[in-house]
Formats: sequence, C-alpha cells, structure tokens
Amino acid sequence: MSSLDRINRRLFFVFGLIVAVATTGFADERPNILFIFSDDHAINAISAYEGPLTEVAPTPNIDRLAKEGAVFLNSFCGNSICGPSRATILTGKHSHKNGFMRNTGKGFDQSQWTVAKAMQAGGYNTAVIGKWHLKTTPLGFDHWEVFPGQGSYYNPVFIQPDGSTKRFEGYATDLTTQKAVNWLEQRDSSKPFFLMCQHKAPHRTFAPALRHLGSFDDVVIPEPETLFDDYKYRSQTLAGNEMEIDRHFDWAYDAKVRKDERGDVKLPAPDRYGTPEYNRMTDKQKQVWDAHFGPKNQEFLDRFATGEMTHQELVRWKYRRYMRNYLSTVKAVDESVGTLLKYLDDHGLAENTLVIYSSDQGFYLGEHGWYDKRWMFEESFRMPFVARWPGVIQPESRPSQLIQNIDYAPTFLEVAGLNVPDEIQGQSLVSLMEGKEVDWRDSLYYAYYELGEHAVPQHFGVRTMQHKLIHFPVSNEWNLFDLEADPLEMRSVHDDASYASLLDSMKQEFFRLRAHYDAPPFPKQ
Ligand code: SGN
Ligand code: CA
Repeated sequence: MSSLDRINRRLFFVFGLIVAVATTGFADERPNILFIFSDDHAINAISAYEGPLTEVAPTPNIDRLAKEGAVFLNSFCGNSICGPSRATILTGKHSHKNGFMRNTGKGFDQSQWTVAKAMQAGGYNTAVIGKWHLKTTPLGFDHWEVFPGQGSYYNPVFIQPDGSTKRFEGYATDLTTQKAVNWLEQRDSSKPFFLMCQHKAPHRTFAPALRHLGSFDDVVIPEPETLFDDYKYRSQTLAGNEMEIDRHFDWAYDAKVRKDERGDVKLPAPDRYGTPEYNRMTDKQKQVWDAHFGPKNQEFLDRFATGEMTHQELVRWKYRRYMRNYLSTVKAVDESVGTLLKYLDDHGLAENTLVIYSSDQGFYLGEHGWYDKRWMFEESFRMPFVARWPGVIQPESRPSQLIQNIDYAPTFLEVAGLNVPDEIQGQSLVSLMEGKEVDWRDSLYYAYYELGEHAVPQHFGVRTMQHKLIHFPVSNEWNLFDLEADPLEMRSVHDDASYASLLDSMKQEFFRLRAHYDAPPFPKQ
C-alpha cells in the first residue's frame, strides 16, 4: 500500500467517523407510531374488552397489546361510518369541520391540514397501506399503497403510488400486513416512522382467509339478548331500518348460499347482490371454499326444504352463519397484529414504538337484530382503542375517560413533539396514557349525516358516562337512555316524568356541545 493510499484510507476513516458521530449524535429518537386499523371491528369481538364472545372468540394478539398496554374502555367515534371516521382521524375534527360528512359525494379535501402532512413535515417517515376510502389520493405519506374504494378480500387490487392499479393473488389482510412489513424493511431508518396499516377486514361481506374457514364450526356462539328486538319504546325510525339479519341479510352475498347450489329450493328474499368475492377467486381457492360451505349449505337447504324450520330458527341460522364468518375474518386481523408486533420485537423497535389498535367504528353483531353500524347505539358508536407504549403506558391499564376519534391526531402530534394547531377539536391522549389525573371532558358529541343507506336516518346526540340523548330531526323525536338502568338501550325515557330534569340538562349539554364544536344547523329533511 503506497503512503498516498494510507493517507487516503485514513482520511476516509476520519470522514466516516465524523459522519457516524454526526448521525448518531443527531439521531432522531422520537417514538415511532404504528397505527393498526381495521374496518367495522366491534369491541364485542375483541377478547381484551371482555364482552359476550370473549370465551368463544379470543383475539390473542390484540390481547397481548392490552396486557402490555392500555385498553381504553370508553372509546367512541363522532360519526359511525367509514370515510368520515377516517377523515376525522386525519384532521382531529368532527365531520362538519373537515367536510367529509358521508361516504357518498366528493372525496376528502386534501388541501386542508392533516396529521399525516404535519408528521411528514415534522421529520417522520410516513406511510399508509390498505384501506383508505377517502376517494382522493393520499397526501402527506412518503409511501402509500391502498385499495380502490372498499377493496376486495380475495386477490385484491392495490393502487400503486404512481396511480396505476395492480392485482395481487392472496388475501387482503395478509397482503396488507406483508406490504406494511416490506415498507418497514425499506423505510428511511434515520427518521422515526408513522405507519398506518389499515385493513379492509372484517367489513361486509365478512369473507375469511381460506385457512380460517371452519374455525368456529364447533363453537356454540351465544346470542345477544336483543336479537329479536321489536324496536318499540324508541324512535319510530328504528323499525324502518334495512340492516336486519332477519329481513335484509342477503342469501348469496352475506349468508354464502349461492344460487347455483340451491336446486329447486326457494329461499325468501333478499337475494340481490350475488357473489362478487367468490367470483374473484382462482379455481383452487374456489375448491377450498366449496369444500367448506358446500356440504353445510346442502344440509341447511335440505332442512329448509322440509318446511319445518320456524321463522326464528331461520334467523338464528343466519345469525350463526354471520358470526362464524365475521369472527373467522377477524382472525387474520388478529394475526396481523401478531406479525407486526413480532417485527418490532425482532428489530429492537418495540421499546420506542407506540402501537395502537383501533377500527373506524363498531358494528352490530346481532344486537337489535342488526348487522352494519351508523346508529348512535353503543355497539356501533364505540371504537376499540388498545395501545402499548413501553415506559409510558403502564401494562394492563384500563383508562375509562370518554375518548373520541378527534383525539387521535393531537395524540400523534404530542408523541412526535409537534405543535397542535388551535383549530384541532380533539385532545391529546398522552396524559391519559401516562395515567395522570387530568381535567377531561365529560360528554361526547355525535352526528350522523348519511342520506338513508340501510335506511338509517340522520341523527345527532350527546353521551355522558351514564346517559345518552339522541335527536332525530326527520321525525322530530328525542330519545333519552339511562345507560346504567338500561345498558341494552331498549327503552327511551324521554317521556318519563322522573327523567324530566335530566332530559332538560342533557338537551342543554347537547346544544352547548354543538356551539362548542361550531356545528351547523340540522340538515333540512
Ligand atoms: C357498503 C356496504 C354497506 C356498508 C357500507 C359502508 N354494502 O355500502 O353494508 O354499510 O359499505 O361501509 S356492500 O354491499 O358494499 O357490502 S363503510 O365501512 O365503508 O362505511
Ligand atoms: Ca367501517
């Protein structure tokens, strides 16, 4: 080696050292945020919430998060529907402020402030993968790969960052997880990351990974007490709903009994939507599906054809079919949580990452006879929120404050040490995560604006720890629920004299919140 070479080598070494010191010296050690999000996952189907299905349908990986972190026991959305919940998460504002009030209509206005843009500008490496459902192209993400619209379960298409679309063979939940892991592998590790891994599952049509078909076949699934709700003693609008397992659960689409399997057996309506997910499958996938459903469907059709099944038996059969598919669909979501936690463990990231599991709203698992969401009743108003952040959140903590999806954006910002703009309507959850005694809100505002899908009317309300008031402008009704005396919300006490002063104070609170959040007048009916 010549002396010049030696000098060069030494110079290179010194230069390398300077670079190394500079990068470690200034390494950005702010916490990472892994936001694992699903679609329509009710807390009643998460065993950490210790609901009615905990015994029969455990979610061990979400439960691991819960054990190592916090289960927020009273977590809610502001508008129980997909796009609006997501827009609220991105903006920290209620629907009327971010403009995305319903799924229909024009897309999310990307010119406004979003937490993704703020995190990106604030030095985070940002990505969103999976379900987006805001119509306009994601902004504020260094990387994104999302489903068009609702996306598909089997062999789904993803929109690529260059705008082209590409079909991937496999199952949506697994592919979303894999893409999230791939991004973590390739990310810019000089920066902390903010990753939104957003599943399509377990949204309708509740289509499980093929490996999970049959997972609940031998399990007795308990029925909700309100499966045969008669919709009395509450708003007259309830009876007009179109989301009942009894009257609206589609035979091929939801119950998975295809027309070509039925021979001469005539099933009662409805039977409108066909089998788009089955049609997407490869022949091999169809074989697995048919091997599972075929014999069960034949057995059911034979029984139905005897004419001996009562109406209630038929509803119960559909309920079981629904739950088996829904819970099987959840299984892959839970596995996704496990895969992502393992990735953090294996790469030394677990300690410095806030992991959140949540879903865009809750869902009816037969309560009130329903599937779907939208109503301000508990099952769809509630959002799961389970979070782990070693060193900040005490293991097995169970905060009970009323939190809402307007709180997510300010939480992300505080974790990242970034400024929370004044216009944000939510409040950071970090102090609750730390277990501090803080002054916290004691009521939540709710507003649902869709124009009649599943025949759910627009409605608005307020919930405190113990009471809930709902206003239905279309019928000019007020419903008041005492959640302690009537946790299943089967009887409104708005016209009960002993609740008159409570009704008054709840109305005052409702109008106070509307003023506080600067809510617009009720839409004209
Ligand atoms: C679709 C579903 C509805 C569901 C909405 C909204 N019908 O329209 O059952 O309520 O999405 O869901 S389906 O025929 O497409 O399954 S959301 O989660 O995206 O808001
Ligand atoms: Ca949803």
